[in-house]
Amino acid sequence: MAAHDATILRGKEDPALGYLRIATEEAFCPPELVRMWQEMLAGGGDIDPGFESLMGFYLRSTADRPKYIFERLQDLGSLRLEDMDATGIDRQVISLTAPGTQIFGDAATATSVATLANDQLAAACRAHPDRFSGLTAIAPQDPHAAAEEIRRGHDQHGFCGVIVNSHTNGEYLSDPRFWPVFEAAEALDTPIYLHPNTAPRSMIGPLLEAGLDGAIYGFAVETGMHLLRIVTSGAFDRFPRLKLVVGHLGEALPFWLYRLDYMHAATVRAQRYASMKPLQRRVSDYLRENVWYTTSGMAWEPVIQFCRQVLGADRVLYAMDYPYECVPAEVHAQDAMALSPAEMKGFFQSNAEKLFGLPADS
Ligand code: 1DF
Ligand code: MN
Repeated sequence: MAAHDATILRGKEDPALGYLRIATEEAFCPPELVRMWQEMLAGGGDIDPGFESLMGFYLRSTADRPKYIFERLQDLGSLRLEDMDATGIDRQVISLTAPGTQIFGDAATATSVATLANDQLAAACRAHPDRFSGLTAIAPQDPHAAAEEIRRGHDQHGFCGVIVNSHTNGEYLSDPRFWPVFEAAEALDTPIYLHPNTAPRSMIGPLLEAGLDGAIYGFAVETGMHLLRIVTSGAFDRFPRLKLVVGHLGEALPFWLYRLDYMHAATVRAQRYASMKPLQRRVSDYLRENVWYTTSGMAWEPVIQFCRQVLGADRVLYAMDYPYECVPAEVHAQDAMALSPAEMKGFFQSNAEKLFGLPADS
């Protein structure tokens, strides 16, 4: 975790490094939202079991790790910058932590939380334009208001993408009811980061029973399935220039590319499901052409190299997953990968600059 034992120089401070480190899945949480979550948890009632497991733990535990994380989630100033300085991070692309607005049943409440989070994040980005970039938080509960907030985040706040913390009360972006969100993002050519959440009530049972519902594995099961539902829904045929970003090296989907193509084609041919329609391209084509992948805590060279090989070197980007993961050894491990200087610069810096439209080399 933390550990400021040995400071890692940033690319800006160490030109010999040859690249800036841009971290692309970095979380924050407004204090006001922390209090709303605390009230939900204290209020009893029919609380979502994934939320109870995740935020019930983080907000009630007195152990060091949850306290460390929640202090940093709520900081958009000196604490965050000190950690970035210590771990060699030149720039964070910051987004509202899961489940963000998406735990609220009331769409107006969720929408007001998105606005509040975006205004706070925008102020921090304006205060530290060389260190912070931001993604627009939305409340998918009201898809048209969410589309409007995407436009406001892009035009007025200068945000470089959109964050969606996976399902919204058990509903997925594969449902055309949410497609005003895709339409707005495609029109602005701004990427949507599909970030994990705990699985909804309908699928969390066996994960929760075994303690596997969180970042250890359940997040990947839920978010990988969500991305796959978006692909098989035909959303990318309707919005062919839509860009999605997914963390944790694709939530295991890159490993499945061959079998997804084989089984999808076979299933469509047999007309087994009304819900599985023919697509214009192969499943793997969408995953190669419409989706980008960040490492976020998957700091393991064999799988990073595998993803570069099967998806394309320009689709794989560095992310730290601050403050949930802030491990200097992970930065060192990724600095030490067997890549050329130009490839390293792509991985840590220029792939992110290009995807998010960040100012180059700043
Ligand atoms: C955790 C991990 C929590 C990730 C997160 O947001 C999160 C965790 C609530 O370790 O509990 O974004 N993550 O992306 O791995
Ligand atoms: Mn994360």
